[in-house]
Amino acid sequence: MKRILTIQDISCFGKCSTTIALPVLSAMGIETTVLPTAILSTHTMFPDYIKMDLTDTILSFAKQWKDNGAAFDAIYTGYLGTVKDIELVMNVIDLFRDKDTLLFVDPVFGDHGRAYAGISEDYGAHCSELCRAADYAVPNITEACLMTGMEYKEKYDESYISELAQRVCAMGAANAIVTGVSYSGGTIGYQGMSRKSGQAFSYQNKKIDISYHGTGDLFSAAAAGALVCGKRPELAFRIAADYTAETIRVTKEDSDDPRFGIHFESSIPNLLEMMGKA
Ligand code: PXL
Repeated sequence: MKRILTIQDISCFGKCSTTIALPVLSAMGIETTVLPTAILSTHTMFPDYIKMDLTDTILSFAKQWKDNGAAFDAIYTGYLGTVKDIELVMNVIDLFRDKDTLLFVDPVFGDHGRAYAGISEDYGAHCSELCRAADYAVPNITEACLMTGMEYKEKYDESYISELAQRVCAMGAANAIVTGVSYSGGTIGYQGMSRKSGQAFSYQNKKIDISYHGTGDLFSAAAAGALVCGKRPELAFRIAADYTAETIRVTKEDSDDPRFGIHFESSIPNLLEMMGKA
Protein backbone atom coordinates (compact mmCIF):
# COMPACT_ATOMS: atom_id res chain seq x y z
CA MET A 1 0.00 0.00 0.00
CA LYS A 2 1.26 3.51 -0.83
CA ARG A 3 1.95 5.69 2.19
CA ILE A 4 1.84 9.50 2.29
CA LEU A 5 2.79 11.94 5.03
CA THR A 6 0.72 15.11 5.07
CA ILE A 7 1.95 18.08 7.12
CA GLN A 8 -0.52 20.88 7.85
CA ASP A 9 -2.77 22.17 10.61
CA ILE A 10 -5.88 20.55 12.02
CA SER A 11 -8.67 23.13 11.93
CA CYS A 12 -11.34 21.36 13.96
CA PHE A 13 -14.44 23.05 12.53
CA GLY A 14 -14.90 24.40 9.01
CA LYS A 15 -13.24 21.71 6.87
CA CYS A 16 -9.81 22.50 5.42
CA SER A 17 -6.23 21.21 5.48
CA THR A 18 -5.92 17.91 7.41
CA THR A 19 -9.67 17.40 7.89
CA ILE A 20 -9.92 17.27 4.08
CA ALA A 21 -6.60 15.59 3.24
CA LEU A 22 -6.94 12.61 5.58
CA PRO A 23 -10.40 11.42 4.47
CA VAL A 24 -9.75 12.09 0.78
CA LEU A 25 -6.37 10.32 0.70
CA SER A 26 -7.70 7.41 2.76
CA ALA A 27 -10.66 7.04 0.39
CA MET A 28 -8.17 6.92 -2.51
CA GLY A 29 -6.63 3.86 -0.87
CA ILE A 30 -3.48 5.58 0.40
CA GLU A 31 -2.23 5.03 3.94
CA THR A 32 -2.05 8.53 5.36
CA THR A 33 0.12 9.73 8.23
CA VAL A 34 -0.73 13.18 9.57
CA LEU A 35 1.73 15.58 11.16
CA PRO A 36 -0.29 18.47 12.60
CA THR A 37 1.67 21.70 13.01
CA ALA A 38 -1.09 23.29 15.08
CA ILE A 39 -4.64 22.64 16.22
CA LEU A 40 -7.09 25.47 15.66
CA SER A 41 -10.72 25.77 16.73
CA THR A 42 -11.51 26.88 13.14
CA HIS A 43 -9.39 28.13 10.25
CA THR A 44 -8.21 31.74 10.49
CA MET A 45 -11.01 33.25 8.36
CA PHE A 46 -13.43 32.81 11.27
CA PRO A 47 -13.29 35.52 13.93
CA ASP A 48 -11.87 34.70 17.38
CA TYR A 49 -10.23 31.42 16.34
CA ILE A 50 -8.12 29.70 19.00
CA LYS A 51 -4.75 28.24 18.03
CA MET A 52 -2.75 25.67 19.94
CA ASP A 53 0.77 25.49 18.54
CA LEU A 54 2.40 22.09 18.09
CA THR A 55 5.74 23.53 16.97
CA ASP A 56 7.61 21.70 19.72
CA THR A 57 6.32 18.29 18.66
CA ILE A 58 6.86 18.52 14.87
CA LEU A 59 10.41 17.20 14.79
CA SER A 60 10.14 14.87 17.79
CA PHE A 61 7.12 13.06 16.28
CA ALA A 62 9.02 12.66 13.00
CA LYS A 63 12.17 11.39 14.70
CA GLN A 64 10.21 8.83 16.69
CA TRP A 65 8.62 7.57 13.44
CA LYS A 66 12.03 7.39 11.77
CA ASP A 67 13.45 5.45 14.74
CA ASN A 68 10.59 2.99 14.29
CA GLY A 69 11.24 2.44 10.60
CA ALA A 70 8.57 4.67 9.04
CA ALA A 71 9.04 5.56 5.36
CA PHE A 72 6.84 7.45 2.91
CA ASP A 73 6.21 7.34 -0.83
CA ALA A 74 5.22 10.99 -0.75
CA ILE A 75 5.17 14.06 1.47
CA TYR A 76 2.43 16.63 0.98
CA THR A 77 2.64 19.97 2.82
CA GLY A 78 -0.15 22.55 3.12
CA TYR A 79 -0.83 25.43 5.51
CA LEU A 80 2.02 25.72 8.01
CA GLY A 81 1.41 29.21 9.37
CA THR A 82 4.78 30.28 10.80
CA VAL A 83 8.33 30.63 9.50
CA LYS A 84 9.57 28.49 12.39
CA ASP A 85 7.21 25.68 11.34
CA ILE A 86 8.41 25.91 7.72
CA GLU A 87 11.98 25.43 8.93
CA LEU A 88 11.01 22.41 11.05
CA VAL A 89 9.04 20.92 8.17
CA MET A 90 12.14 21.25 5.96
CA ASN A 91 14.00 19.20 8.59
CA VAL A 92 11.25 16.57 8.55
CA ILE A 93 11.51 16.41 4.74
CA ASP A 94 15.29 15.93 5.00
CA LEU A 95 14.70 13.10 7.44
CA PHE A 96 12.41 11.13 5.13
CA ARG A 97 13.08 12.15 1.55
CA ASP A 98 15.06 9.94 -0.76
CA LYS A 99 15.28 9.97 -4.55
CA ASP A 100 11.92 8.20 -4.91
CA THR A 101 9.92 10.32 -2.45
CA LEU A 102 7.50 12.66 -4.17
CA LEU A 103 7.38 16.12 -2.55
CA PHE A 104 4.13 18.01 -3.16
CA VAL A 105 4.09 21.57 -1.75
CA ASP A 106 0.94 23.67 -1.59
CA PRO A 107 2.21 26.93 -0.08
CA VAL A 108 -1.24 27.98 1.34
CA PHE A 109 -0.70 31.42 2.80
CA GLY A 110 -2.88 33.88 0.94
CA ASP A 111 -5.61 34.68 -1.56
CA HIS A 112 -7.14 37.66 -3.38
CA GLY A 113 -3.79 39.48 -3.40
CA ARG A 114 -3.11 39.29 0.34
CA ALA A 115 -1.58 36.93 2.90
CA TYR A 116 -4.00 35.27 5.36
CA ALA A 117 -4.47 36.63 8.88
CA GLY A 118 -1.51 35.88 11.16
CA ILE A 119 0.99 35.31 8.30
CA SER A 120 4.21 37.28 8.78
CA GLU A 121 5.88 39.52 6.15
CA ASP A 122 8.81 37.14 5.63
CA TYR A 123 6.62 34.01 5.25
CA GLY A 124 6.61 34.10 1.42
CA ALA A 125 10.41 34.13 1.22
CA HIS A 126 10.64 31.08 3.48
CA CYS A 127 7.85 29.31 1.62
CA SER A 128 9.76 29.75 -1.62
CA GLU A 129 12.62 27.79 -0.01
CA LEU A 130 10.16 24.95 0.53
CA CYS A 131 8.83 25.21 -3.04
CA ARG A 132 12.40 25.18 -4.35
CA ALA A 133 12.71 21.55 -3.27
CA ALA A 134 9.30 20.43 -4.55
CA ASP A 135 8.49 17.98 -7.30
CA TYR A 136 5.17 19.82 -7.52
CA ALA A 137 4.66 23.37 -6.19
CA VAL A 138 1.02 24.37 -6.37
CA PRO A 139 0.54 28.05 -5.46
CA ASN A 140 -2.49 30.15 -6.27
CA ILE A 141 -1.86 33.45 -8.07
CA THR A 142 -1.52 35.42 -4.81
CA GLU A 143 1.01 32.99 -3.32
CA ALA A 144 2.98 32.80 -6.58
CA CYS A 145 3.16 36.63 -6.69
CA LEU A 146 4.17 36.96 -3.04
CA MET A 147 6.90 34.34 -3.51
CA THR A 148 8.29 35.63 -6.82
CA GLY A 149 7.83 39.38 -6.36
CA MET A 150 5.53 39.68 -9.38
CA GLU A 151 2.76 42.25 -9.19
CA TYR A 152 -0.66 40.75 -8.28
CA LYS A 153 -3.31 41.36 -10.92
CA GLU A 154 -7.06 40.73 -10.79
CA LYS A 155 -7.25 40.66 -14.60
CA TYR A 156 -4.51 38.94 -16.56
CA ASP A 157 -3.75 36.93 -19.66
CA GLU A 158 -2.01 33.65 -20.39
CA SER A 159 1.44 35.22 -20.67
CA TYR A 160 1.17 36.67 -17.13
CA ILE A 161 0.33 33.22 -15.69
CA SER A 162 3.07 31.57 -17.79
CA GLU A 163 5.59 34.04 -16.41
CA LEU A 164 4.40 33.24 -12.85
CA ALA A 165 4.76 29.48 -13.46
CA GLN A 166 8.19 30.03 -15.03
CA ARG A 167 9.34 32.04 -12.01
CA VAL A 168 8.18 29.33 -9.60
CA CYS A 169 10.10 26.78 -11.70
CA ALA A 170 13.11 29.13 -11.73
CA MET A 171 13.07 29.03 -7.92
CA GLY A 172 13.79 25.32 -8.29
CA ALA A 173 10.45 23.49 -8.31
CA ALA A 174 10.41 20.65 -10.84
CA ASN A 175 6.80 21.46 -11.75
CA ALA A 176 4.80 24.60 -10.99
CA ILE A 177 1.01 24.55 -11.15
CA VAL A 178 -0.66 27.94 -10.68
CA THR A 179 -4.22 27.46 -9.42
CA GLY A 180 -7.36 29.59 -9.39
CA VAL A 181 -6.67 30.79 -12.93
CA SER A 182 -9.67 32.37 -14.64
CA TYR A 183 -9.15 34.02 -18.02
CA SER A 184 -12.81 34.67 -18.59
CA GLY A 185 -15.65 35.08 -16.10
CA GLY A 186 -17.05 31.72 -17.18
CA THR A 187 -14.20 29.31 -16.49
CA ILE A 188 -11.60 28.53 -13.82
CA GLY A 189 -8.69 26.11 -13.65
CA TYR A 190 -4.92 25.91 -13.50
CA GLN A 191 -1.85 26.39 -15.63
CA GLY A 192 1.21 24.24 -15.08
CA MET A 193 4.75 23.98 -16.33
CA SER A 194 7.49 21.41 -16.13
CA ARG A 195 10.97 22.91 -15.49
CA LYS A 196 12.81 20.10 -17.29
CA SER A 197 10.82 19.96 -20.50
CA GLY A 198 9.45 23.51 -20.39
CA GLN A 199 6.17 21.89 -21.38
CA ALA A 200 3.08 23.83 -20.31
CA PHE A 201 -0.25 22.26 -19.47
CA SER A 202 -3.49 23.89 -18.51
CA TYR A 203 -7.10 23.02 -17.84
CA GLN A 204 -10.26 25.04 -17.35
CA ASN A 205 -13.66 24.05 -15.97
CA LYS A 206 -16.97 25.87 -16.01
CA LYS A 207 -16.87 28.37 -13.14
CA ILE A 208 -19.62 28.17 -10.52
CA ASP A 209 -20.01 31.66 -9.18
CA ILE A 210 -19.52 31.01 -5.51
CA SER A 211 -16.34 30.60 -3.53
CA TYR A 212 -15.84 28.22 -0.62
CA HIS A 213 -12.99 27.95 1.78
CA GLY A 214 -10.98 24.72 1.48
CA THR A 215 -11.33 24.20 -2.28
CA GLY A 216 -7.57 24.70 -2.74
CA ASP A 217 -6.85 22.12 -0.06
CA LEU A 218 -9.25 19.69 -1.74
CA PHE A 219 -7.63 20.19 -5.14
CA SER A 220 -4.16 19.58 -3.69
CA ALA A 221 -5.16 16.52 -1.66
CA ALA A 222 -6.79 14.90 -4.70
CA ALA A 223 -3.89 15.81 -7.02
CA ALA A 224 -1.27 14.52 -4.57
CA GLY A 225 -3.31 11.34 -4.12
CA ALA A 226 -3.71 10.78 -7.85
CA LEU A 227 0.04 11.28 -8.40
CA VAL A 228 0.86 8.82 -5.60
CA CYS A 229 -1.52 6.31 -7.22
CA GLY A 230 0.59 6.61 -10.38
CA LYS A 231 -1.58 8.83 -12.58
CA ARG A 232 0.45 10.87 -15.04
CA PRO A 233 0.61 14.55 -14.00
CA GLU A 234 -1.82 16.03 -16.56
CA LEU A 235 -4.43 13.42 -15.66
CA ALA A 236 -3.83 13.71 -11.90
CA PHE A 237 -4.42 17.47 -11.93
CA ARG A 238 -7.41 17.16 -14.24
CA ILE A 239 -9.03 14.61 -11.90
CA ALA A 240 -8.38 16.97 -8.98
CA ALA A 241 -9.95 19.89 -10.85
CA ASP A 242 -13.02 17.88 -11.90
CA TYR A 243 -13.51 16.52 -8.37
CA THR A 244 -13.22 20.05 -6.94
CA ALA A 245 -15.72 21.41 -9.48
CA GLU A 246 -18.19 18.61 -8.73
CA THR A 247 -17.78 19.25 -4.99
CA ILE A 248 -18.53 22.96 -5.41
CA ARG A 249 -21.62 22.01 -7.44
CA VAL A 250 -23.02 19.67 -4.76
CA THR A 251 -22.12 22.09 -1.96
CA LYS A 252 -24.03 24.89 -3.66
CA GLU A 253 -27.19 22.73 -3.71
CA ASP A 254 -27.18 22.73 0.09
CA SER A 255 -28.35 25.71 2.11
CA ASP A 256 -25.69 25.33 4.84
CA ASP A 257 -23.68 28.39 5.89
CA PRO A 258 -21.01 28.64 3.13
CA ARG A 259 -18.37 29.36 5.79
CA PHE A 260 -18.83 25.79 7.10
CA GLY A 261 -17.02 24.42 4.07
CA ILE A 262 -17.40 22.18 1.07
CA HIS A 263 -19.30 18.89 1.00
CA PHE A 264 -16.38 16.89 -0.36
CA GLU A 265 -17.72 13.78 1.40
CA SER A 266 -20.75 13.63 -0.95
CA SER A 267 -18.57 13.65 -4.06
CA ILE A 268 -15.98 11.07 -2.97
CA PRO A 269 -17.76 8.42 -5.14
CA ASN A 270 -17.19 10.71 -8.16
CA LEU A 271 -13.49 10.96 -7.30
CA LEU A 272 -13.17 7.19 -7.04
CA GLU A 273 -14.96 6.78 -10.35
CA MET A 274 -12.55 9.23 -12.01
CA MET A 275 -9.66 7.29 -10.48
CA GLY A 276 -11.08 4.06 -11.90
CA LYS A 277 -11.60 2.70 -8.39
CA ALA A 278 -15.39 2.82 -8.07
O1 PXL B 1 -7.60 26.41 3.63
C1 PXL B 1 -6.43 27.06 3.91
C2 PXL B 1 -6.19 27.20 5.39
C3 PXL B 1 -5.78 26.12 6.11
N1 PXL B 1 -5.57 26.19 7.45
C4 PXL B 1 -5.79 27.34 8.10
C5 PXL B 1 -6.22 28.48 7.43
C6 PXL B 1 -6.40 28.41 6.04
C7 PXL B 1 -6.82 29.59 5.31
O2 PXL B 1 -7.16 30.62 5.84
O3 PXL B 1 -6.46 29.59 8.12
C8 PXL B 1 -5.57 27.39 9.58
